[in-house]
Amino acid sequence: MNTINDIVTRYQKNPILTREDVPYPVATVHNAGVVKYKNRYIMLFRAHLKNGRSIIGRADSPDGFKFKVLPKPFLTPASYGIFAEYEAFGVEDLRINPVEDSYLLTYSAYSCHGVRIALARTDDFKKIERIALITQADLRNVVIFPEKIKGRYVRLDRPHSEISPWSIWISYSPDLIYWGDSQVVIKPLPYHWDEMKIGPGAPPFKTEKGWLHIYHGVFKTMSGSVYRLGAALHDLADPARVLGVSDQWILQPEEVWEQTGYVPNVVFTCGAVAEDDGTVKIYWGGADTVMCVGTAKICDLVSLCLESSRPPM
Ligand code: BMA
Repeated sequence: MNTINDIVTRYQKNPILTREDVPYPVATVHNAGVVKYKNRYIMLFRAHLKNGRSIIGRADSPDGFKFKVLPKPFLTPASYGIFAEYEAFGVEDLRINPVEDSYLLTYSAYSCHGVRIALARTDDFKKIERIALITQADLRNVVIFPEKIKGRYVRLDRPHSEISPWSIWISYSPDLIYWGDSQVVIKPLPYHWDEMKIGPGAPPFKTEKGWLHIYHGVFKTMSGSVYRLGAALHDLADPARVLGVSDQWILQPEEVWEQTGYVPNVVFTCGAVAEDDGTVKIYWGGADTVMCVGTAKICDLVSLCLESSRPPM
């Protein structure tokens, strides 16, 4: 369902991946990180097992639309060491962050101690090296900028807070392991589509005008929360400076498979692929149940951020 005013054009054959496409038993397929690697697209999707805990599967595609799932899961909870303790309840919402010549994987690690973010690295999408647990409890949605800025790695994340609505923060690191110099950069706006909470979505990518970041925002209604997607633009040299945040959402649940499923009324992104032709493929989980894709013009998203911005805070 697309209308003339839509900023994101949904792919006509959505959903592009469902549990029926997975050659091992899963209940859902959603919230996938996606990247272009050696002329194909690699999708690392979250799937609920039938015990309610999540693992990460892999699907490949020649065109970014038609994906085939590999026979075995890509990442399951670690079986020994410190990662085993903190991943015991499952691994979720993985982002693929292309940084320098490698791919940094950031994912939620759930355990009886809460949720925190684990960092792993892969160069070939076969061998995975777990590096470190890079947040304490109650901090999720870590995305890492593709290059070091002023000699440091930079990330966006989302701490939980009872005092302030959950907001997007920035932090820096010399080595990817120790992070600091944190500050809040974008907050939910009262009585706005993202007033309840916001969080980083896809890893930011470079445009001429700034780093473009697609995030999620949540609004509470009488029949539950609605998850939508928005866009923000960060200064290239100093990403803590937010140049603009689109006042309007760029995508909301409209299709049946976005409005009904494991969690109704959810579009949630963990990945977007910027193409050389000036478009971006945005991938999102629909209702925590299926994977979908749509395309937008990067210049349209940038204009929304710059020309009809709401205050970042
Ligand atoms: C968030 C996360 C996401 C999920 C969303 C909607 O808190 O758990 O993985 O897609 O809720 O259920």
